[in-house]
Amino acid sequence: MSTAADYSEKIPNNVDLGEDRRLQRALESWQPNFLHSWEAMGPALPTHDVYLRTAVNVGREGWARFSHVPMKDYRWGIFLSERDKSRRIAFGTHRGEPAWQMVPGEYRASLLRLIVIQGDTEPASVEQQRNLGKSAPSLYDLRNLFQVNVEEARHLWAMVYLLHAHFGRDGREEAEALLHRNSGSADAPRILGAFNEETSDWLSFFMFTYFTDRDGKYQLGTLRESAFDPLSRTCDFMLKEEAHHMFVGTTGLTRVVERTAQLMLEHDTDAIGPHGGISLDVLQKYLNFHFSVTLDLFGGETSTNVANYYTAGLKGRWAEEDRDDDHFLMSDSITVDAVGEDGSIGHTEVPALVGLNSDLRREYISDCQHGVDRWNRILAGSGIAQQLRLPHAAFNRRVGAFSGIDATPDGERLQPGEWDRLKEKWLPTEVDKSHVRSLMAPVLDRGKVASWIAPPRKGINGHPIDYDYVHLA
Ligand code: BYC
Repeated sequence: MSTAADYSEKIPNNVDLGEDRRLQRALESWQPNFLHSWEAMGPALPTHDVYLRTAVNVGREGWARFSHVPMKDYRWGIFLSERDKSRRIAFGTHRGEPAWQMVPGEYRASLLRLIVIQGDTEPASVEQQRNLGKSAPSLYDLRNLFQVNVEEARHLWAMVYLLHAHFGRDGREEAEALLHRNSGSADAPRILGAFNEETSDWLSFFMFTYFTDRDGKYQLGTLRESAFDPLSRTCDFMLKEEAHHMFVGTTGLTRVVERTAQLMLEHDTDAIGPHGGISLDVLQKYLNFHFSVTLDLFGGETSTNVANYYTAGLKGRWAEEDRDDDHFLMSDSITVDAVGEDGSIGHTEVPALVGLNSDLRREYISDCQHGVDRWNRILAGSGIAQQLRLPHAAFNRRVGAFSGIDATPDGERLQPGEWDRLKEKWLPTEVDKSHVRSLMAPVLDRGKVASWIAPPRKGINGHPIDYDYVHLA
């Protein structure tokens, strides 16, 4: 296998698809359904072409090329990172054995489930972001949105390849179902909660790419450790593309904070809404919402599912091989969040294996904190005393230990009835949302940027900020 993608094929790939006619035919018959779904559920804003990055090689250097392409002609392909023939399983009961090239029968159902859940999130995010193009703050941002969208769709291809190549008829049916479910649909919603929330404005988009794409990074990081080598190699390459999505979130929110700080100083007030900005308290409410909804994506604080995945070698820990322990975890323990018998918010010690969702969530939260620190440095540097912060893990939860209770962003338990009275202080209200939406007039002239957000520091791939990143139709 070469690392370079073969673009002469109908489906670009580096998996020698042409050598397996049956698989190739199966994927070629899924392709028109995918394209139909992209037309129906992908970006709604009509464009001629967009300056996009396309993966061309999975090697260390020069893995992507940039060019203006009509989005419907984007070459969605199948790319796995290069195979390491000596790779061995790093954890669980199969530790030390060669990584699997085929799915072992006993783990088929579990692997299928993990791949379907991962695959389901990818088109979901494209659906959630479908209408954002119409209110883009600049051509630069519009291009980044579309880049994220085409790559999430490619990540769907990545999972569909695994389904078709390794799970027979079940896999083909699941691949169809991935196109059938829809974000927010009453009859066939997406599997995980956060992927049924609409991304109705660009502040939400930047929050989503900061917080929810980062869950993607961590979940993909655990699947990259998988004993099932094709899944591991697929996720490894997806993570390369994923980095840009988080860059979009981090820099997007940094630019919002910068602009907010400027307006606060200029008008000498916290209430910058009437001056065309997003106030810090509204930013905090959006942050509270997106962070808490994304914590739900980690599953319960304790989970026998995750213990079984780990023991079987299907899903590892973040940076598994850097961990200094036995990689079996049979006799280890971990402290996890819990509601005590007296109803108080606290912690409990559980066997490490069942606490692995908490382990991953902890890595994720500390990563999230970096951005918050960066935004707080901007505020402090402008002489602004207020700070942004991540809410407590008990705040606004639907999954896990805290799903049955109400808590403040500080992690204090609320009495029954208090939540309804107080939630408007902590989560975006209709008034907040409509104010944010009212700022979202599209700015689509070259080099111009909406006034609620600071301009980007630099353009894409060495181009200036006023480059013609998107040609509108
Ligand atoms: N919503 O044992 P538990 C991304 C279910 S994002 C609805 O605690 P487990 C991306 C759970 O399925 C990354 N249901 O859960 C980002 C289970 O059901 P069953 C996506 C939920 O299995 C941005 C039951 O509750 N990838 O890539 O330990 C843009 C008990 O739960 C939820 C993955 O998530 C929920 N939030 O952990 C684009 C990786 N949470 O078995 C893309 C694959 C739990 O009783 N998935 N449930 O029927 C997994 O690793 C795990 O399935 C989960 C859940 C982490 C999701």
